[in-house]
Amino acid sequence: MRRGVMLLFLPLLLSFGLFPQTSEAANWEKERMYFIMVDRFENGKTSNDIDVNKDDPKAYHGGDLAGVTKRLDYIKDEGFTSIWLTPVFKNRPNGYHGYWTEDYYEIDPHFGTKEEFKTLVDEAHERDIKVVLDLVVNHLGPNHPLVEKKPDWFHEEQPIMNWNNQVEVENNWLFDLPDFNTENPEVVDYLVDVANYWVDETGIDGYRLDTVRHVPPAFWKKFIPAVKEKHPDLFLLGEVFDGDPRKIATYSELGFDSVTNFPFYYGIKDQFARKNGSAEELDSVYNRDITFNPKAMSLATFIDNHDLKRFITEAKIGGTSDEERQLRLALFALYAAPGMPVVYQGTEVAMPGGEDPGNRMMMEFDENEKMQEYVKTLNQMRQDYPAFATGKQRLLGKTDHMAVYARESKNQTAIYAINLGEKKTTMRIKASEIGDDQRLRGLLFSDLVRQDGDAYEITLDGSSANGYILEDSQVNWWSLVAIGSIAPILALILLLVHRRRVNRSNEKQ
Ligand SMILES: [Ca+2]
Ligand SMILES: [Ca+2]
Repeated sequence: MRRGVMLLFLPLLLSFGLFPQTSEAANWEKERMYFIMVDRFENGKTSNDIDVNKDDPKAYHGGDLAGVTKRLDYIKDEGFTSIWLTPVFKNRPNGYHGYWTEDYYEIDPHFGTKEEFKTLVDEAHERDIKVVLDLVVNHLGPNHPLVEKKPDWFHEEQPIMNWNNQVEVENNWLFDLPDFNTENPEVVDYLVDVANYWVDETGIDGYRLDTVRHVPPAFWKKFIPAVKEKHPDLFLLGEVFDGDPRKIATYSELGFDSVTNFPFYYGIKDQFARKNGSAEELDSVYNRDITFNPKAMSLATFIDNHDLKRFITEAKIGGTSDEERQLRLALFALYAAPGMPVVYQGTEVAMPGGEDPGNRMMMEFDENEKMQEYVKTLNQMRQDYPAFATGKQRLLGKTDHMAVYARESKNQTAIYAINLGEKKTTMRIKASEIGDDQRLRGLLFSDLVRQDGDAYEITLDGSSANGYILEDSQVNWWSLVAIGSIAPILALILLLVHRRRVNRSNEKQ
């Protein structure tokens, strides 16, 4: 009987899209990542608050691994599928950010213990959240004693003076940080062991590799295969702090699963953190990625992070009339465009902040319900309609300030429209672009666009955006018929089940 019920309802459930679409292989562009600066997120335990001074922006503020674990439900509820944590290894003094490694094999006591880290990973996995850990292989923390003990493990101490000289960028010291001589095979083996150790020990799902462009490509050509040999599914995200998409593409080729898309960041900031951004410029941002990088879809996209001014502050500098509205618009672009969206803690509550340390203030939870709901909706949009994650992007039309794109995957076409201008705008998309007898169903706010002659007419208020799913307009009638049939079918089934139970209990008696 139960099987019969399922079979009866199956076409109905499928037509309503109640089953998640899992036809495409699992891959990282489907992830929606939340970036956490451990010391500045949540203080889960005060017993590890060593040298905490909240009045000093360069001191420890008390955040820890127990705090992250405590907030996993919040992260899940917002709709994220993975987290990236700033480094948690034992640091040199004042390394609250985690990037000044002292000991790769110990957890920093401010952040907790190995056990607490394992608990975090286990608890995250229970909620289907993947954990990506920040790892620095370019340098150690300042004044590290290893420099004297093993001088051939480090490049000669000289600061980077000419940032356009790649040899200097790779081999000189970043500020006063001891720079690993990765030409030495012992160093390569050491760093590969570190990477494998934490995966074996805790079951983390990947690494976000810091300062990738400061390490010679020859190192990555050894490191990536060596780590993947033991952990083929491990996700490796390289941070390449560079605005040139051609440069980003050269690192994609080295074998990273994903690379940070700084060109996308600069493009979005330039067009969204001001009034009346240009659709032409926005389109050229997308085009450059696709032209130069065959792996453009896998790049990690973002609108701010701990090394950049927060978006709200950029929008203020850009002279916009409503910074939060611009933030929502930029977040929409982040989720609708190709790439793996990464959201920095606090962006979902519209935290302001200038350059470091202004962009690293303690996380303020529950400060902006409207923004949190908006981010949740965007995460849901990508979850429910995978074409936004995996579909090929195609421009359907643009005016001065408004652009409309299709994201086309094998089984689904999603469409999105962004109006960067302050005026309400209507655009007509030719039916020849997306086919006749279709309809566009609005996802962020209800808007049903039907064919009008030889086009579909999309209207957006000033500084607003919407995502749509393309549907056969015929489906609607069948759905209505189906909805009308649910009640009598359900009643019939319940009646049959009831009768069967009555019969069975009669038989037993
Ligand atoms: Ca603490
Ligand atoms: Ca280096």
